[in-house]
Amino acid sequence: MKARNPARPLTKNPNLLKWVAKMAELTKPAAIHWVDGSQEEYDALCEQMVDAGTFTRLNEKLWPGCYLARSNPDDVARVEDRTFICSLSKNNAGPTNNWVDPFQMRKKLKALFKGCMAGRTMYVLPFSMGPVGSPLSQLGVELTDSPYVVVNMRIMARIGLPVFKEIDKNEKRVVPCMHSVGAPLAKGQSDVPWPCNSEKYIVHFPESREIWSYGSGYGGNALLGKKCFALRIASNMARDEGWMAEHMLILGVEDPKGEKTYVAAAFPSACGKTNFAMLIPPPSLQEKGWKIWTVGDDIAWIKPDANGRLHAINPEAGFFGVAPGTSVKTNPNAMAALSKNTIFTNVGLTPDGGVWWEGMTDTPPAKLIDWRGKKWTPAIAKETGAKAAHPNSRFTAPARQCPTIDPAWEASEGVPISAIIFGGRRASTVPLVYQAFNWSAGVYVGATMGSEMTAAAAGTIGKVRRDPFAMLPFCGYHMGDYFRHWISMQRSLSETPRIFSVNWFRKDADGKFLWPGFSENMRILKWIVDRARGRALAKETPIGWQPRYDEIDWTGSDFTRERFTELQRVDRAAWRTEVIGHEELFIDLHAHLPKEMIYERELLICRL
Ligand code: TSX
Ligand code: MN
Repeated sequence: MKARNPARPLTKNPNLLKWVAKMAELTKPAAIHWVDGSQEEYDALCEQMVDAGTFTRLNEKLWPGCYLARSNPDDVARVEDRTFICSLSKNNAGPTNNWVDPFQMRKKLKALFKGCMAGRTMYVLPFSMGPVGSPLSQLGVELTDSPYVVVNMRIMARIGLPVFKEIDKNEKRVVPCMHSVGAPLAKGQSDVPWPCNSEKYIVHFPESREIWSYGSGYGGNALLGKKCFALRIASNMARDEGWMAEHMLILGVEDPKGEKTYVAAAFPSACGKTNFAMLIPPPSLQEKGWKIWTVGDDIAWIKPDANGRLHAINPEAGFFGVAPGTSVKTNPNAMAALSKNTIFTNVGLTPDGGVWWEGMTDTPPAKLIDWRGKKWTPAIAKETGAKAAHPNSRFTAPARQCPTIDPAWEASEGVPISAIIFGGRRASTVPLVYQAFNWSAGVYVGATMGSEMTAAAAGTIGKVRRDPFAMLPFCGYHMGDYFRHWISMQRSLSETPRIFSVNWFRKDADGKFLWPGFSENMRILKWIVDRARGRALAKETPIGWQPRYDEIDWTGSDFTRERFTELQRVDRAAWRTEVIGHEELFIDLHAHLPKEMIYERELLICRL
């Protein structure tokens, strides 16, 4: 069979053809490659990156179809201080986003992108966020000079021919996404394994629905369908069109009758969102017939159906998960998902051609090559503090490989959402679980959620960092207007999901975790879905409804009534201080804050 000529356009859409030509004129690539999304194309690009030193092929017996990439040590994470929302009015970006005048920014970007792809191939990468053809899905085209982006996007989104077909037959708007690593090659200049630029710009134009990303090849900076599109741009679309783009996992809880209840949950980073999305119930509850099904681990697009019930899709097709801490003990489903056809970035390489990261096994390998490409041993680690894997190292794994992937995870109408959970990492004050009194009280819970700093480097230990709805870095418009959108969603619903707060991280006076977490969280999740279905009781407290000890299924557990009481205690003095913390956030947003937030705060103070 003769190989396809990748330079031949795969669309007849005149707007798309014109835009690609215009962008090629600006960026001056050596070649244009229209991405068809086939396995052959994927294999060829991986092969090409192995030859270039970007990829290392892993041991085919131990890690079939897997590769390791090592990034430039200065290109290892999202760059929030280089992320911009360029709305026409600064007021629309709000105080929690970086804003630059869009006309200024366009001028800057034009200069940056001028000739920036010289000596490289420009890939025309069409993608669908959500199943191709779903009414809840959105289309984009990313022009990128990074083959790493193309192969990662093939795992994280639906790409290639079916998407071009959708673009050609559809009058649906397509979000144009420009991406360059910002490292043009002069004639004869040899490339480096991970090209990037120290000057980085991650830019969103919410009104014209465009994304421009320059200088980074890593994760959320470069895989533009994820944080840039599915959260920052989509949050703007969602507000305008009456739906919700959320930083949430989606899971299904199957009860002993075989009925499924779907739940969406928002947690700030480092709270174990992926672990929760792939939860395995304790054996005692499994035996009774309880099972968890995974729909998504990071993003949910949620929309009222014709009957006024919220339905959610996972706009992604893969997991871009943090590797360190992921193990057979903490998340066997994730370990199964990443066991084949996975791209690892910035983890350790073992002598047998495998990967390792901190927390993967109790005993580290005797030696390996660390994420910087240097020799690493446990002794060196002890002496210098060097990590085998970067703390933000990642696996890019197909969602379909997760053993608990829900049969309905690609349903074009999405799954019905019965409960929403907000969580945080709080050593004190916030109990293990409570249910908000109603929708607006629940919106208040989401708006005031936060996590305590655990790393001394990131700030003061013990200081609560507010991260409303876990959306602080991802809301593409004014956070106060976003709260208002949440409040207003109630009016388009015939039935609101019940809203809950959880905190797996409360500590006792000795600084020990009060709650074992992980599988044991199933007991709390069971109460949550039983509440949502009207099957469980609760008692009223100043902050919301809480389960009594006897309302939790403790089969197979020796967790005591006394510890549960300590975990669930609502300390009125601590909560009065907590409310002052809420006010600190609200003051920043005051001009756009919906009055419901003020009223809810007043009611809470009254009850305390
Ligand atoms: O993911 C976590 N979850 C959710 C699981 C479904 N983690 C890891 C967080 C970092 C990403 C947790 N850590 C959880 C949790 O529920 N709970 C804790 C805190 C904890 C850590 C260790 C123990 C107990 C609690 N170990 C022992 O008790 C032995
Ligand atoms: Mn995330």
